[in-house]
Amino acid sequence: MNLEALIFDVDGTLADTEEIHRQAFNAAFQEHGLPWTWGTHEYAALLRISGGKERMRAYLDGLGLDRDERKRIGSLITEIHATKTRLFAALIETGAGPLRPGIARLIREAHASGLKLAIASTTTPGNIDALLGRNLGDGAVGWFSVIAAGDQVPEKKPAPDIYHLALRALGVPPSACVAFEDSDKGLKAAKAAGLFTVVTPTLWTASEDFSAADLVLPSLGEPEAPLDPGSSARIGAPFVTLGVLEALHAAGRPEAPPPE
Ligand code: XBP
Ligand code: MG
Repeated sequence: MNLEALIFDVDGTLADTEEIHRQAFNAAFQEHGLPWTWGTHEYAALLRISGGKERMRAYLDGLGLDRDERKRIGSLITEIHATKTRLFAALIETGAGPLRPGIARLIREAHASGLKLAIASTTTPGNIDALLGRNLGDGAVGWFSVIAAGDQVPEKKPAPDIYHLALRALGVPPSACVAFEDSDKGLKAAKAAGLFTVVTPTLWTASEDFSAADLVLPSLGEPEAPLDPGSSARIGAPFVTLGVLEALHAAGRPEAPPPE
């Protein structure tokens, strides 16, 4: 089956954004007078929970507050999260979240070749507008036929719902797509939706299990920053292009080369 669409996760895949989310959460807590500060280790653990609102609720429930205080703060979570989303976008506007290697190049190549582009993310849609707009220019959001994100589905990743929504909207079978992810919960969601999945882990997800991935790479690489020899050997090229993806997708999961 020919390749017809690329489906991108956002946080960790398009850009390494979780540190910016962490800063935005902490700034929102401060703005709302909450004595909460999420350090990097605590946030890494909280990232096991998909969705910023769900993450805050889980954190609140674990604080051992009395029922009335927990109810009071719980009623503010949507408002706190809207503040956090505003603060995240402001940080992105400063240039804090550059796209990862190869992402802009591959998106532009796919757009120029008429391949369909989609987003399938747990993140809030406003985060995506900010990230794509700042890094690819205002028209770039329009290059994506589908932006499936956030609360558009009841079950977030690792449930496949957001990928099912993206596939339905694309009108393309999973066998004609390649998904890009950074985390094990995203990989689980993409594989449950039947997608050939390329994983480019970040430091937040490096220790997770990607054995179900069709391809794991440190990044998509760039002409001026080629992939390491082992990764290049696995894809038969120094960086990922549309042609490389089409060949890998057509051949199925590449076998790892024999150990050197
Ligand atoms: C990653 C997430 C999101 C972000 C925070 O989404 O789980 O919750 O951490 O964004 P993905 P929100 O990797 O699927 O792009 O606060 O908007 O949820
Ligand atoms: Mg992600």
